[in-house]
Amino acid sequence: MIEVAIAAAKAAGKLQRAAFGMEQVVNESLAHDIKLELDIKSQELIEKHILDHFPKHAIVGEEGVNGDQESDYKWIVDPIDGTVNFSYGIPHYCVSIALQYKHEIMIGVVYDPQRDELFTSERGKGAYLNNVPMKTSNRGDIKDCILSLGMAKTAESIESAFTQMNFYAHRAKKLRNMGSAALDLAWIASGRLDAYVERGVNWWDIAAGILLIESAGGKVKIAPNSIGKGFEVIATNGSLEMAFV
Ligand code: LIP
Repeated sequence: MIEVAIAAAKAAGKLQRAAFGMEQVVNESLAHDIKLELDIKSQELIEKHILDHFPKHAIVGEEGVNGDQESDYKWIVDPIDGTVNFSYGIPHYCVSIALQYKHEIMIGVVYDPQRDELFTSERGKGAYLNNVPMKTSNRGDIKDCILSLGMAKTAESIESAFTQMNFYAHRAKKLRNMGSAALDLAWIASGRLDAYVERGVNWWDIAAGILLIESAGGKVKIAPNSIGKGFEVIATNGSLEMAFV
């Protein structure tokens, strides 16, 4: 199953790399979000890869559902995480694919087509960057840490992000706002970042990244978003303690 997830992610990544920097068909342009035709094309390609091998499985993606929704095997797909970055020619976006069996994430794959970086994990079998074992950093003192704070798409989530930024900017080494939750989580798992905080993300933004972090020694706290739809997430390297302020 992980080979199918990797092949699907790389196929969608190849399509996106070829389209990167080109004029895109914009299906929807919202206050703080953009929906591209390429999001849909990429998800269709991923669905074909998965359902050709597992026709009885379910697909739950940002661009819709497919397959047998009664199946215990659910593939959680974000075809382009960081679509706004992509559409502005900012080379920081990825493909995120997770396999959930009943309620447990068994496989996590995040592929960054621009850097050709493949982050993978199978539950209980560690986490890898381009097939090399990866581990979270062991920075436990916030003054040595780089935190990524997401802003999501609503006025409430943006206000919440500013509250977190105002608090943590004075305490952390540095803050970042990168625009891709899945890459933020993968970068914590690989030790580049130390924590990520956001209110208002969707399950497909974070499912694969959660397993990468847990398999690499980190911790993820998820709860229903207290100020709107989706989830609120605090992900750390496992040494740093953090909370919403
Ligand atoms: C994005 C997330 C990011 C969040 C954006 C958006 P998308 O996902 O990765 O963390 O701040 O609002 O939700 O829409 O590019 O798949």
